[in-house]
Amino acid sequence: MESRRIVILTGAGISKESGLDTFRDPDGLWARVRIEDVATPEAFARDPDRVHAFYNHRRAGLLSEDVQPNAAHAALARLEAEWPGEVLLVTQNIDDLHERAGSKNLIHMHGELLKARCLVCGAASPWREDMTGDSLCPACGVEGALRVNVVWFGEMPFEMDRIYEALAACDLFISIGTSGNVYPAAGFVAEARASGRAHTVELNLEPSEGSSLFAERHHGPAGVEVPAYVDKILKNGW
Ligand code: BJW
Repeated sequence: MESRRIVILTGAGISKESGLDTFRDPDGLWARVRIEDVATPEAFARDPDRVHAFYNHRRAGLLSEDVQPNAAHAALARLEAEWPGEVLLVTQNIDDLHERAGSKNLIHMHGELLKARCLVCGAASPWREDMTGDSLCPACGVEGALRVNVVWFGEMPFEMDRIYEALAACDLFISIGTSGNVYPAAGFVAEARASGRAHTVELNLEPSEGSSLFAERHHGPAGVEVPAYVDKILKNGW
């Protein structure tokens, strides 16, 4: 059991108890703004100021002192530190709460709010300020070619080859705080199951879209369910 490999997928629900909004809950972001106004390449081409404003607001929120990693983020960092095999954390979240909690083997498949990407030189640079149409690229110095380094609808998520390899080889797949509405992440449970070896677990406030595909399900707040599940597998496996 010691060398068994774990892949964990997280979504916005894991950061809800840290004070960040989810997308599709009744009080979520998509109840207040339209996807097609802020989260597509076409929206950015049409009205970059609006898209910058949406992400500037969320970046300022993420950097406020009130927003800190919660018990679920901490439990996943502990799992990575204490599990004798590989733990790969794949997050759809663009916040940095997993890193702040201590997770290291981490893929941000939908990008990072605290990075800017230059449309001229391609560099992704750390970025903590508001971004405008006049901002300068820290790498090449060109003005007015920055966008937030996130993945919008219609764009390819990051590091997909590495993620699919890990899913095909894993023994345990855990999905946390995601509604299962957005592909390719919503298809990861089926990818993990395809090997015939992986145990699959959903930890979410409520059943997700693909809940019936998971062999084991625990429904409740991530701050309760994730530490409890991590304790369990560190003591007894699954
Ligand atoms: C709690 C909790 C608590 C609350 N504790 N839980 C038709 C069919 C199939 C696919 C498509 C289609 N048409 C288009 C597509 C593709 C499209 C897609 O999936 N569209 C669907 C809407 C149908 N996908 C794409 O375009 C993606 N790219 C792509 O497919 O490229 C081609 C490709 C093909 C094959 C392989 C590889 C690539 C790109 C998707 C980009 C998504 N971008 C966003 C914005 C990112 C930047 C930003 O943050 O602004 O990513 S959208 C948004 O949704 C964000 C999230 O990461 C993502 C997922 O949301 P998440 O995390 O699941 O949040 P919620 O709110 O939906 O759910 C929260 C859950 O938490 C809920 O269940 C709550 O109950 C729970 N919860 N509190 C535990 N305390």
